[in-house]
Amino acid sequence: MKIKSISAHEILASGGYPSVECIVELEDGSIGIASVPYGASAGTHEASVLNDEDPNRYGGKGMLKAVDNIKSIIAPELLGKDAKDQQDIDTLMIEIDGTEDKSKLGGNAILAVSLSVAKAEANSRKLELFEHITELFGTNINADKLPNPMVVAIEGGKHADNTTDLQEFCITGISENGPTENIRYALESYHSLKTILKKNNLSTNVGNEGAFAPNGIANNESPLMYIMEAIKVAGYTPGKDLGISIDAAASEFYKDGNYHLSIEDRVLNADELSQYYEKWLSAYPIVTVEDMHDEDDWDSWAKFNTICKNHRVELIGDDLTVTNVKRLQKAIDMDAISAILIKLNQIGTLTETVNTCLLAKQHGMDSVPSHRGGGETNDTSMVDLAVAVGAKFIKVGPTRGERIAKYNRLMEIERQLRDKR
Ligand code: 2PG
Ligand code: MG
Repeated sequence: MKIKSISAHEILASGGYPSVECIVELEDGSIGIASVPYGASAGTHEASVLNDEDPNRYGGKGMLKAVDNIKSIIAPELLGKDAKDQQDIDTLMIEIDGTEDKSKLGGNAILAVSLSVAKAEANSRKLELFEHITELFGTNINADKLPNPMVVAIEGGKHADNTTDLQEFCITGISENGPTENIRYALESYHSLKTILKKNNLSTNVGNEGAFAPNGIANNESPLMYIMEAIKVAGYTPGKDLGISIDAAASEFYKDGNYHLSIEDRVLNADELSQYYEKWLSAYPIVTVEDMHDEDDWDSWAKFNTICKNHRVELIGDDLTVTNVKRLQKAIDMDAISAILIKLNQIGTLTETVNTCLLAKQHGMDSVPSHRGGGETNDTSMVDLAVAVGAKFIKVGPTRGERIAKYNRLMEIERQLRDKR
């Protein structure tokens, strides 16, 4: 169905700063609305987030330029194009932009249009977004194994002050009982974690994503102990019902060739850091680890991937690979990772995102679609993407409306697929 109009405006994202929302209308009146997130600990190699840099509005973080690029540059080129030609539309926007990192139009502008086109066409065809993505790219939905949640339970790093150096400690659903039940198990454990932190005289204030950010926590290993206890207190078995995932976001504490663990007052080189982590891999039911070394410290990644394989732990690339096929290909060539985090806004179009997931799949790697820590919106496209590419996990949560929207969408999809049987 042909595109009739494209409009855009600023909305607010979770951090209280603007983001972009786009509305695409097709000739049959079908509408697609999408908004895009951005990160707090964004990788250096991500697609650009075009901000206004006008100090008089939102401290320079307005997005009116991106909005204007949609209305005055992208829209005139796309009007009359058929929304079923998602790949062509995404390619055209990449060409109009002409830069490697989408800095001319803004990755935020391009992605908002890309997703709105997909949603409008899905609506026109009376398909769910995940069904439309599946048809567009020839992927398969595995209705028996929908993605399970990686629920951020303790956060530090750039997401919260005065707490762990590592950015995220997640409670990860690994039971065979489907996402709705796994979300429940993980959130019940998150609630018991609150009691445990209090018992240990730690604050239960929360960080960017609603995970606990215990002020003055003793060291970077403590969250693992508290989460283990929380899982048990909630009545579940660590390693059977629920596991643990870590995202170190190590680029944030890498400086001058070393890793600075400030709460422990230690400076480690890459090998020492790997040894530091390795103790945890055997002591706790860790399922996945992510960004354990700096985003350009490729050799350390490759060495640590061997260690992870020995412990049957998946090593996920996030800032390393930034949902980019070129960086993923390098990671494959170097055997640097065994799974990849997927964030639509790291690359900036639906087509490139799915292509990255497809390349990962060809090499036996899981794709893990993820929320963003800085400015997340209520858009739930990442969940449909996760279902469409057969992801094993999605990383999102634990609380706050923009995170809960993703759980609710995942549970809705699980119900829909169950009812169809
Ligand atoms: C991450 C994310 C999401 P940010 O590093 O995986 O939790 O954080 O969006 O700040 O990059
Ligand atoms: Mg990360």
